[in-house]
Amino acid sequence: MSRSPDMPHDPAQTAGNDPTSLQQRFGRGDAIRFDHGPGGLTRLRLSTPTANLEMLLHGAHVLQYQLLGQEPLLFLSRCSEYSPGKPVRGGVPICLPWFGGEHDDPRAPMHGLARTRPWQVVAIESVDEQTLQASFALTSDEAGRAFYPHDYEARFTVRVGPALHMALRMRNTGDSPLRFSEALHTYLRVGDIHRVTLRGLEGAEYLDKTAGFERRPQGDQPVTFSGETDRVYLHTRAACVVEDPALRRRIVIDKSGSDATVVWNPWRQRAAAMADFDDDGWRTMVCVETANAAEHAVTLPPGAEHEMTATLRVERLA
Ligand code: TA6
Repeated sequence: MSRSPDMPHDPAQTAGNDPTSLQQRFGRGDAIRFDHGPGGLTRLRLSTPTANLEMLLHGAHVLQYQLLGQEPLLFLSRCSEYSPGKPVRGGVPICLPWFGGEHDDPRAPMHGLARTRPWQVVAIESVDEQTLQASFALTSDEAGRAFYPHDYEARFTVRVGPALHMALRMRNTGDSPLRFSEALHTYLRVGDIHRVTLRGLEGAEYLDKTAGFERRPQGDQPVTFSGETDRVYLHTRAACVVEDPALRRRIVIDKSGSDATVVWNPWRQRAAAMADFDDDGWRTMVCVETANAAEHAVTLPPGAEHEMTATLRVERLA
C-alpha cells in the first residue's frame, strides 16, 4: 500500500479498508464518499437532502453533523490531534468498554479502547429518501485483552437525516459474564455556555466529579453553567434539552438503553491545561453524554447483547 512519507499510518487502512477500496465498495456520488480526512485518517462523508455528516473509521468517531442552513451541531476543537492511538477532542467519542477511569489498572486509557481503535465498515444504506445509515464493527483483539480480557463485538450505527441517531450495541461473544460501562460522549456546540440552560435532569441525583464524586441532588432547577461542571447523573432515562439563546436553538437529546447522563464543561482553567482543547473552546461547548456508568455498568451473560441509543434533533427558538 503506497502512502506519502508524511502520511501517518492509519491502522484502519488495512488491506481493503483504505479510502480507495471503501469508495469502490460503498461510494455513491456525493451522498457517500470516503477519503483521507484530518491526519490522513480514513474519513466517511454522508450527504442527504437535509443534513451532512463527517466521521472517521478511527474510533468510528462522528466529527460533525450539520442540518442544511443551520450551525454545526457538534463542537470540534481546533487543536485536536488526529492520529492513531489518540482520541479526537470533540464530536462524539465512543467510550467503551469502560467510561472514564472506571478500570482497576491506573495505566488503562481513559474512556476505554474503542475511541482509539480502527472500526470496520459493515454496511451503508438508504433508510429513506431523507436518511442514510452506516454501521461499523469493533471486535475484541489480543492487544485489548491486556486491559480487558473478554471477548465481545461492538456495533455502532449512525443514521443521518432530519435528526442524528446513534446506536451502540455490545455483544458478549465469550463464555463468561461481561461487565462494561459506556458513553456516547457527545460534544454539543453552543453559542455561549454562560447563557445555556440544560433541562431534563431536575430531580435526579448526580456524582460530582469536581468534588470527589460526592453524591448530590439536582433539585427542581435546570442545570446552568458558571464554572467547571463534571457530573454523572444517575437513574435518569429522561430526554435532555439544551436551550441555547445565543444560537437561537434548542437541542433535544432522546435516549434509550441508558440510565446515566454525564454533563461536562471543563471551564477556562481545565481547558487551558489540555493541549488539544483550544483555549476558548470551553465557551462554546457542553458535553451531554448518553451513558451507562458508575452504578449503571452493564453485565451481559454469554451470548447476550445490549443496545444504547441517542437521537439528537435541533429546534429553532422563536
Ligand atoms: O465525561 C466527562 C469526562 O469524564 C471528564 O471527567 C473529562 O475527563 C472528560 O471526560 C474528557 O476526558 P478525555 O479523556 O477525553 O480528556
